[in-house]
Amino acid sequence: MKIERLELRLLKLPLVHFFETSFGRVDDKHFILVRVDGGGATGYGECVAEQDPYYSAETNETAWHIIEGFIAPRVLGTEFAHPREVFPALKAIRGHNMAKAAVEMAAWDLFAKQRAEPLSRVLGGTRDRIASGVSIGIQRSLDDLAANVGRELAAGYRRIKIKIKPGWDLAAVETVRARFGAIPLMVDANAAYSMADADHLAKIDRFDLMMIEQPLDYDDVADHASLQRRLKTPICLDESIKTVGIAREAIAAGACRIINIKPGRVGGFAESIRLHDLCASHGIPVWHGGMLESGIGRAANVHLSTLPNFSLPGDIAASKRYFDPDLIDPPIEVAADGTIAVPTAPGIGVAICQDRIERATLKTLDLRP
Ligand code: OSB
Ligand code: MG
Repeated sequence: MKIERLELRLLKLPLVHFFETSFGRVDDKHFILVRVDGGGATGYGECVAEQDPYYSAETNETAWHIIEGFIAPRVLGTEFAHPREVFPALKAIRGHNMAKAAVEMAAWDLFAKQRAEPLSRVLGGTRDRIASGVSIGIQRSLDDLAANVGRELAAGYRRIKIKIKPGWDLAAVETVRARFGAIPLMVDANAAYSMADADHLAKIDRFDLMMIEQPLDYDDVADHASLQRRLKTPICLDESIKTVGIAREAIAAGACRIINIKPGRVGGFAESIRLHDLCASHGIPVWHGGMLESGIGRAANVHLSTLPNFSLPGDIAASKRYFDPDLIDPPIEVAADGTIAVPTAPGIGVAICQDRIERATLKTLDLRP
């Protein structure tokens, strides 16, 4: 497989509803779309960097800079026998996993399309439907939160995650438990607490949650291990798991009992598979995270979620919760039983609407060997 052309686009798509986490609110999604062409086929990769360095250190600007100046020159015109060779070929570049992942995932899509196989098969997936959960942002009021949870349960979602932060935590969970009972429920703090809040966080144990995601700092492992010793509720790490090596340390330290996999955070599909396998070998279940992706990145996530240790519903929900219209047609849909069908056409297996991409484009860059 040879990448003969690499195109970068910066896109802006309005979100159907604002999305608020402990680190802020977004109304529009700004992201880089990578397109690679080779051997008469085309692959796509969606970069999950955001405008601000609040979830991770990367931003759209840093990803653009790193892809243009350092990643593209290493992949353009290079003969790869398999897309798993792409991440190692970028070893000289420290960090910047989201930039690397966007190109690497485009290479996997290109490879699968050249072989006319669905991406799930090339990745080693084993299922034809995946279980879907939702991530509900911080709301204006507890009534708004309850209305949101009610709507998503009625839509069939198999797990509800609510975002928490200091001042929007115990009462939010209490409201949901009081209104909806023993539903599959979890919380995500996006690193909003410190060990000084350990007594407060321990009060969450009485709500019998599936897990608490990333309560402490984004680059912390040791304090999560201390906190896990004080909590009955399983800790799931998201932000902290930036590499497979850190995951190994976190598991050894007892810092988490569950891990959220986002390919963008760890450098792409090959590293995600290594992380998935590492977790499986330690009895750590994983689920697929989300970064408010368009249908292009969302479809890629659906394919990765077909691997066997993705045993918990992830943050991959229907397109219509985010974009109307999405960049793909038909959009990603969730059936009444809370599952998503894995596309069976080659590669990511979704039909891309080029006119919608053109309309959302803020800038473009065309790169050749
Ligand atoms: O922490 O999982 C997170 C969105 C942006 C940044 C971080 C996170 C999220 C989500 C959204 O929770 C999940 C989704 O795509 O619905
Ligand atoms: Mg998270």
